[in-house]
Parts: sequence; C-alpha cells; structure tokens
Amino acid sequence: MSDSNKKNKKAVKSEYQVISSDALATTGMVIRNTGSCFVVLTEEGKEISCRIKGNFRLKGIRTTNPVAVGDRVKVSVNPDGSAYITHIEARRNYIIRRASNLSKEASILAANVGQACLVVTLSHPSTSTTFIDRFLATAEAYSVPVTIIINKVDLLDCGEAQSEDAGFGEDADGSSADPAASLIDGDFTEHELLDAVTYLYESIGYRVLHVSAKSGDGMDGLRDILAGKISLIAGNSGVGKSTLINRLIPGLGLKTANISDVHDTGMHTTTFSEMFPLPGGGWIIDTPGVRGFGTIEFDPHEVSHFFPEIFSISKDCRYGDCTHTHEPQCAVLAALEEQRIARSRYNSYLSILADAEPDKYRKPY
Ligand SMILES: Nc1nc2c(ncn2[C@@H]2O[C@H](COP(=O)(O)OP(=O)(O)OP(=O)(O)O)[C@@H](O)[C@H]2O)c(=O)[nH]1
Ligand SMILES: [Mg+2]
Ligand SMILES: [Zn+2]
Repeated sequence: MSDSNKKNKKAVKSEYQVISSDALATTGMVIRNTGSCFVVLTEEGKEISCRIKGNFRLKGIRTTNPVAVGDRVKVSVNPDGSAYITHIEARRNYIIRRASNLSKEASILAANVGQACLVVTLSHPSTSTTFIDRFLATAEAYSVPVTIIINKVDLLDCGEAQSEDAGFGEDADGSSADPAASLIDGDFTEHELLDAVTYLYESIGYRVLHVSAKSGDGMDGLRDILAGKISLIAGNSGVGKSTLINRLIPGLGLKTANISDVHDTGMHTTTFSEMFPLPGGGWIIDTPGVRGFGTIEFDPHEVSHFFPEIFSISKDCRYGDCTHTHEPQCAVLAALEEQRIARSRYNSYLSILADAEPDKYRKPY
C-alpha cells in the first residue's frame, strides 16, 4: 500500500469513529461551555453535550475556545449518545477578549449577541475608565450596542467628600485623571462621582443604569432593557454579574463570592460563559470576570472610529489620516484642550493605539 493510501485509510477510520453513519443531524444554539464540552440546546428543546469535529478556529487570531456560547451549530448525534458539533453558522458578531494586552491568545466570550451590558462598580471593586472604554471600543467594532450598568449603588456614600480612593480611576499606567476630575473641581462625594460618570457616558450616547443587585433598586429598568433580547453581561470579577442574574431569574442560584478584603477585587467565581432564558423572554449570558480588555487587531487609523465623540470631531482635522496625537490643526487635540473631550477617554484611545503600535504610541514611564 502506498503512503498516501495509508493516510486515506486512517482518515476514514477516524471519521467513522467520531460520527457513525447512522448519526442523526440536528441544529441548535450553544448555551454552555464546560471546558471539556459544549452544551447545545436543540430546536426540539433538548440539551445535548457535544464535542467538536473539525477546525473552527478564527483566522488570524488564536482562540482558546473555537466554539462560543451563542453560536448556532449543526450537531451529529450517534446512536451511542455521543454528539459532535460539525458546523458553525456564520456569526453575526462576537465579543472577544485577549488574555492580556500583548497576548495573541484570545477567547470569545459569546457570539450572536443582541446587546451587551457592561457591569461596573464605583467601589468594591472599582472599575477603571480604561477598562470601560476598551470594552466600549471593542463592542463598537462589532456594532454591539452597550448599556453601562453601574451596580452596588447601595454602597455609595453621599456624605463625606472623597477623591483618592473613589472608583473610576484609570489603570495603573494612566496618569491622573478620572472622568470626574475634568468635570468637577476639588473633592466630590461618591454620588457626585456617579453623576459625573453617568453624564460623561450619556453625553457620548451610551445608556447608563444605576442598580443594586442587593437592594433591588433599578432592577425594573434593567428588566425592561433585557426583555426579548440576547444580552451578554460583562465586567470585572466581583462587580456582581452573577448576583444580578440571580435576581433576574428566581431560583437560579448561580455561585457568587465575596470580594477579597485584601485586594478589593473579585475571586473569579464564574469560570465559563453560560446562557439562561429570562422569565420575561430573551436570554442572558453570564461571563467570567475579566481583568482587562486586550483589544482585537485595530488598524491605528481606525481606532478613533470606535470612540464616537472623537470620531465625530475628527472630521474637522486637517489631515484625513490624522492619528490625533501630534498633527497640526488636529480638531481632536483642540477639543481635548477645551475639555469637549474627556481626558480619560482620550487616554483610553491612546492605550489602544499603543497596542496597535507599541513603540510609537506607548507613553514613556
Ligand atoms: N453591596 C452590594 N454587594 C453586591 C451587589 N451585587 C453583588 N454584590 C456582592 O459582590 C460580590 C461579588 O458578586 P458576584 O455576583 O460573585 O460577582 P461576579 O461579577 O459574578 O464575579 P465573577 O464571577 O468573579 O466575575 C458578592 O459578595 C455579592 O454579594 C450589590 O448591589 N450591592
Ligand atoms: Mg460571576
Ligand atoms: Zn486629529
């Protein structure tokens, strides 16, 4: 037997072992990823645990999970009950995150989502504006609408003025500013900070909700925006994503955990994405908390397209290929100077540019 014949024989055999000739074909949606397998909800309403047959990797980027929650798939079910995903329908969109800013390895949090809810907290833990903006830019790149959900408003203190440790600061590599700094001079209470952050993102065009998963405040507003849609819930670990979902779906009992006393950060309690039907119709996807959003491969000249307020002002820049970093007669730099663009947003823009071309745009330390 020639070498090539041997190879063919082997291929046929392994094919046969995976999918038997009397396998049944069905279609469905991936609702859970357990690490070793994917659970598919079939059109008949049955949950089938599947493995993958074939190569579904995204081109140009290494993903840790080739199949994502929300994927529409074809499945072959063998007589012995073993089942394989054989085909993934083209994705309408997907939200991807890098393991870290410079890593090429990425994971898909979910696919085919109707909207994303970014859960953030002012304190315990505090979400950075860089994190918020990197998420918003990633979602803009895939045309996924985002609502910002500010959770744990029950913890806000309205009396004492604070500035140092109140949330929404920038990441360690950011300079001074949190968004409030450009809006309010001097000390401010946490409630004032809440108002400033809300004002900042609403003025860009994002919807912002204030909720407390603990007290139930604001939950009706959240239910309204979720009704009938497939919504991804994302955010840092410990901001209360699973607690919010437990409130929305009585009896669900997702695991939650107190944040660390020492680091004031979450414990990475949820480890895989999972989709749940909502009582009022629609689906909600719980996702593992992420530390940061490494961005997808952006062309440096395209980054500003995903910051709506920067993009609209950039039409007045002198040069069509302006990167808004040093060019003469740059309308964005002028707007920044006049505080028509928030410094925190501009710094987030720079942080994404730095990912695209590290040597050129990373700030000197
Ligand atoms: N005070 C207060 N605590 C809350 C609220 N929402 C959640 N928590 C608490 O915050 C902690 C973290 O909540 P989780 O729901 O586990 O957070 P998560 O975002 O799912 O975290 P990961 O799964 O690690 O990504 C738990 O101790 C919750 O009880 C809230 O509105 N107010
Ligand atoms: Mg969780
Ligand atoms: Zn410019």
